[in-house]
Amino acid sequence: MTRRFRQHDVRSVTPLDGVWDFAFLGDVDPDAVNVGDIVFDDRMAVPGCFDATPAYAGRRGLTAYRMMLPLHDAGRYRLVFDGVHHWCRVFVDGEPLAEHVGGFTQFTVDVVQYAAGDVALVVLVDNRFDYARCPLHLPYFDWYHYGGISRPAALHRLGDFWIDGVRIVTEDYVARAMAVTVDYGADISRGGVPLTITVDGGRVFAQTVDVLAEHGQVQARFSLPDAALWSPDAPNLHTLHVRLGAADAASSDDLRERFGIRQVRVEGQAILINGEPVRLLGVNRHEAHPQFGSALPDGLLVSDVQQLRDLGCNFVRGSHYPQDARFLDLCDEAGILVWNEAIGWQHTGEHLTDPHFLAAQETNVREMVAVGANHPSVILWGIQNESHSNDPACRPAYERLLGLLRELDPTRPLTFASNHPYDDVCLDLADVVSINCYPGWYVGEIEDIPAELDNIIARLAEKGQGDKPLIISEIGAGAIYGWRDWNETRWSEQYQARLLDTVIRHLFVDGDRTCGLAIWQYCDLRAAEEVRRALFRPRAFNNKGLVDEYRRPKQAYGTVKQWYHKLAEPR
Ligand code: ADA
Repeated sequence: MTRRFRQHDVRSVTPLDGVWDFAFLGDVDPDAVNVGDIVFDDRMAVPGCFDATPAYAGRRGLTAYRMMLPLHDAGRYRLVFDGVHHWCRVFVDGEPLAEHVGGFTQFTVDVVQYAAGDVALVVLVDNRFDYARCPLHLPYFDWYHYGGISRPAALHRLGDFWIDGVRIVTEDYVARAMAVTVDYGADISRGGVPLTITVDGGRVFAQTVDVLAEHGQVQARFSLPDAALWSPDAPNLHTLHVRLGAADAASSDDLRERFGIRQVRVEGQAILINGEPVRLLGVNRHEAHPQFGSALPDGLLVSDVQQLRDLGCNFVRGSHYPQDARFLDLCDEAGILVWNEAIGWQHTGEHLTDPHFLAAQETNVREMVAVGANHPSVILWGIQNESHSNDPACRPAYERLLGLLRELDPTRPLTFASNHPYDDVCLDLADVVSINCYPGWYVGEIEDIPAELDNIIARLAEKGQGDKPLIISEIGAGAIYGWRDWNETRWSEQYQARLLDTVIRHLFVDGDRTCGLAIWQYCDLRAAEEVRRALFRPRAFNNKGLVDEYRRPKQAYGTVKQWYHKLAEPR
C-alpha cells in the first residue's frame, strides 16, 4: 500500500503487491469453476491489468490470480483490495468468502480462523461485460475497460478488536474546530478500552470506550488553534493517529489518517475555500496508459501530477469513477482540487429505474466516500456523467443518489456533469451546475463557440440556475499527436489549440460567469472496442488529450499552459 504516510504503527500489514500466479480461463461461468482444479500456467503483476500485457491484449474472460497468504496464527485477518476490475470472487483455502462489483473502489474481506501457515488466496477476476453480475461497467462506455487486480492489495492482522475507519471533518475552519468519528469492531466483549487521538504528535482526545462484540462508534471534538489551514496555494497537511487499547497491551489497534483543515462551500456563483472564491482551472483525467491499463504505477501517478502542475492546473475531474487514494494523496500535497465521481456513463431510464443498477450505484457511492472523505483535495462529489437528467423518469434516481451523498457527507457540494443544458430536469438537485458541451467539435465550428456558451449560460439563468456556480465540465477537440497541417483542420494539433484558446478566452476574459473549466481531456486513451466507437476514434483512441497516451505534449498543451498560468495571477 503505497500511501504517502504510514497508516499503522501497531497493526501488522503485509503488502500483497508483487507477481502472482495467473490463469486465463476464458469464456467460463465462474459458478462452474472448481478453484482447486485451476492450472496456474502464467504469472501477472499486482497491481496490474492483465489485458494491458501483450499476451492478453484485448482479451475478455474469466481469470484467476493466486498467491499464498502468510497467516502467522489462527486469528482474524483482513484482506484489503483497493480495486479489482470489474467483478471478482475471493477464495481462501478453496472457500468462497466474498464477491465485489466495480473496478475503482476499495473493499475488504475478513479471513477468520484458518490454521497458521501459508493458505492459498485465489481471486477469480472477470473483465467480461455482464449487466446482471456487474452493472457498473458496460461495453458502450467511452473508454477501454481493462481487467485485473488493478490497485494495491494488502493483508492486515487484526486483534480481538480493531479500528474500522476514521472520518475527520473541519467543523469551523476559523476556530480550527474538528469533529472526528472513529468506527471500531470486536470479536469478543472487552468492556472499557482506552482510545486516544493525537494530531501531529500531540494528544487531543482520550476516553475509555465500551468495546462490545459488535460495531462501535465514538465521536471526538477538539480544536487545533495553532494549526495551519489547507488551501490550493498552501496545502498544509496534518496527521491524526488513533489508538485503541493500552500502549503496552498485546491486543490493541491503531490507524493514522492525513487531513487538511479547510471548508468548501458555495455562495451565489462562487465556490469558496476557507471563504475565498476559487477559479477552477483544470482537466478531466482518466486512469489510462497503454502499458499499464488503468493500473497506474506510482511513478506515473507522480509524473501525471507533476505535469498537471506544470500545465497550471489547480483542478482535476476524476472522470468517470472514484479515484485511487494514492492519486488523492498526491493531489492533497500539490493543492490540486478534485472532483471525485461515482462510476456512471450516459445511462438512460432503462438503468436509472432499475433497482439492481441503483443498488450497485449506491454501493459505489458509499465506497467512494469511504476512501475519499478525508482528502482535503476532494472538494466536489459527482455522479452519473451525461446520463438522462433531462428525463423526468430519471429524476428519482438523481434524488436518491445525491440524497445518499448528502447524507454520507454534508460538508461538500454536489454536482453531476450534464450534457442537457437546454432541457435538464435535475439541475436544481445539484449545488454546482456542470455542463459538458462540444461546440466546434461535434457541433458547429470554432467561430460558433462564444455564441453557444452564451446561449447555455442564458438558458441556465432562464431555468432558475443562474445564481449557482457553473463549471464547464467537458469541452475539447481531438488532435492526433504530431499531426500538424497547413489547413489546420479537425484532428490537427493546431485546430485543438485554436479551439481551446477560443474557449478559455471567452469564458474567462470576455466573461466571468463560469467558476471552473475541466478541459476534455488530460491524456489520450484507448477507446472501447465496440465497433461504432472505434470507427469514429482514429487509432481506436480518444484523441482529445492535451498530451498523448505517453504524456507527450501537443500544441494545445502550450496554449492551455500559458492561459492557466496567466489566469492564476492575482486579479
Ligand atoms: C462525452 C463523455 C466523455 C467522452 C467525450 C468525447 O461528453 O462524457 O466521456 O466520451 O464525450 O470524447 O466524446
